[in-house]
Amino acid sequence: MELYTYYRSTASYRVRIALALKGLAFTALPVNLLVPKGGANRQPEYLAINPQGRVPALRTDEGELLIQSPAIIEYLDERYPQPALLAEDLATRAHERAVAAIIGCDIHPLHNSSTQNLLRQWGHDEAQLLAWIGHWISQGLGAVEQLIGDQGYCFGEQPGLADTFLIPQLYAAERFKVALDSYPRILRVAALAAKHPAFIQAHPSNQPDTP
Ligand SMILES: N[C@@H](CCC(=O)N[C@@H](CS)C(=O)NCC(=O)O)C(=O)O
Repeated sequence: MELYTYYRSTASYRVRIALALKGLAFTALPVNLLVPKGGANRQPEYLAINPQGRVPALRTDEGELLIQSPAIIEYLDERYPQPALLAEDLATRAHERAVAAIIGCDIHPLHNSSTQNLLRQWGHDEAQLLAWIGHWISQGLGAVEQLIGDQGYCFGEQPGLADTFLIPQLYAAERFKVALDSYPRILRVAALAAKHPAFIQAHPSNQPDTP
């Protein structure tokens, strides 16, 4: 498999965690999102891979190109079922998907690079951007803190779908200087993931394009 990825893209990081949890080997194909130095994601070569111009994209062993981290992770979980990323219990599965959706739909799109660039174009300064980002991350993580369990990872002793979304979002929170001290459950999950080989392997500091 080949993964179009950028080291500090949280959406790419989610897929890297899922691949690592399942022990799946892949070749990383870095796409530099940095404008003006990079912006390789907006070049015709990459738009032919993902018309949305975003990472990640996964080329499967069968040559199929997949985009959107939730769809890619779901594909991986269906194609390579063990270890499962979703619990057996239907209600727990829905809770895991809810946490993933809070992060993937209601937090991350509000601070991804193209959103930030548009806010800059519209005249907002860096302090306003940080306040905007901090607002949405804090609001979303506050809800996640209420939804996840009291021990282990988000929903049990083994990491799963919700953790593949939460840990990258915490990396972004740190990057944008959002305080996490009022989220003891989230901090417990973060401490566990920090020692887990799959999360370490997927971390932005351990990628081929890490500066
Ligand atoms: N919903 C998409 C989000 C993908 C996304 O926004 N990726 C960001 C990096 S984390 C990106 O490529 N940004 C570049 C841009 O928007 O131009 C997913 O989960 O895959």
